[in-house]
Amino acid sequence: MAAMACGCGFVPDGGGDDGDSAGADLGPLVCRGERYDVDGRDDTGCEAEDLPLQDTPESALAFTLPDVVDKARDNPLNYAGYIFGDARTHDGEPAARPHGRPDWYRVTAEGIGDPQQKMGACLSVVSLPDDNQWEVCISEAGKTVFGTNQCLLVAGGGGSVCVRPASQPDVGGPFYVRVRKLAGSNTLSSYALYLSH
Ligand SMILES: [Ca+2]
Ligand SMILES: [Ca+2]
Repeated sequence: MAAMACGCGFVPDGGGDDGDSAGADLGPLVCRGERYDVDGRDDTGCEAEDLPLQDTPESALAFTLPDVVDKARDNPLNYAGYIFGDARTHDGEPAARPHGRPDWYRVTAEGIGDPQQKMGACLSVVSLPDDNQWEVCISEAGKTVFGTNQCLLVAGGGGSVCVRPASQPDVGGPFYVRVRKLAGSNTLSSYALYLSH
């Protein structure tokens, strides 16, 4: 029976139902651009997009903290940011982004601001899963590298941590702030970045 010449090239043993005919083949999902498959489900595709792209000092999101003490005028400034990650392959580099891309900020502090406050960046991941590990760093004015004491870790579900520039004066800038996710499960929840001076 298997001797029947069919144009199909190979015949699997054990019968005719080899899957070729069984509906759509779901190939491995590849996420395009800055999209992520945060929920791990094929049927929703790469459902989340992480924009703006701010993963280098050059592409950092820029904030200016004005010389006032007034939340309504952005000193202090509260910002909700996102870092998505997934287990998929991405069409751009890097192809694997289990913890997404880092978020960079360029912060200019005008004048003295709040005389009671030093320039600082605080990261809170209280709404993120307990298995999460995050990091926040701040540079000295004008630098895009971080000294050994300029980065702190914080765990999901916990409190927040604050980092400050290593040297004084702490006005002007720009100060570079980097937020990274280092470990843990992925969700659509935001982190909170608090900037003040
Ligand atoms: Ca999905
Ligand atoms: Ca982001």
